[in-house]
Amino acid sequence: MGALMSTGTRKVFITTKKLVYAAAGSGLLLVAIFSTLITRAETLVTLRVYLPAILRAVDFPNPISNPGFEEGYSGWNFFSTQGGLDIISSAQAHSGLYSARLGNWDENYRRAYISQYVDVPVGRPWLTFWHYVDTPEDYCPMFTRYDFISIQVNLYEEDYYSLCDDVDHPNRVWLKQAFDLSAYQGMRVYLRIYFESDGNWASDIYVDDFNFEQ
Ligand SMILES: [Ca+2]
Ligand SMILES: [Ca+2]
Repeated sequence: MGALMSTGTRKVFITTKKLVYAAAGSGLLLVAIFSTLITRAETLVTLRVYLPAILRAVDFPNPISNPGFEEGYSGWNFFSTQGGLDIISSAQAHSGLYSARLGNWDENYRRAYISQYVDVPVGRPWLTFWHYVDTPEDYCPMFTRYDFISIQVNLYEEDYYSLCDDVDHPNRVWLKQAFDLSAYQGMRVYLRIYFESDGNWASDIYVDDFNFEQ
């Protein structure tokens, strides 16, 4: 039985039928008279509504190690043009105290990445994470990359997005990102989140709370 969702009471009418007979006799003649007695009574019953068991919330394990960077660099490979040890940061965090800072507004021509091997779950192939962008780039024509994030699987770029400060890309707020990796369901892959900036107007970006979702 599933989870109890609600209870309540309701008046219902109960109808019962009962077979009765009466006998009447007169001399040698005995007549049996059969009849159906119908009674109707009002009663109060308790209603219980249950969710089907398959709809109950289930906490799936997160296949990504140290998804919120609360254990520092554990579980991740990391690289940056500043030596890599500038990535884990407490300057911003979507959860906990830490996030991974891939961009840096002090550094043009920056390259940085975090990566790890991960088993892409069957039925939950959407890679999700949260980002916090702070960039002076405010002109981002489509297909042009000044400063950008690249989502890579087995060193192949699955998707990318440019960092931009405009009405469609609000800055200095945590926003959830999602990428369809359904082609890799059930496979162990090398996942890499890569950042690159060009020669001026350096961008800052923090990422946190990686997971796979349905
Ligand atoms: Ca965190
Ligand atoms: Ca730039």
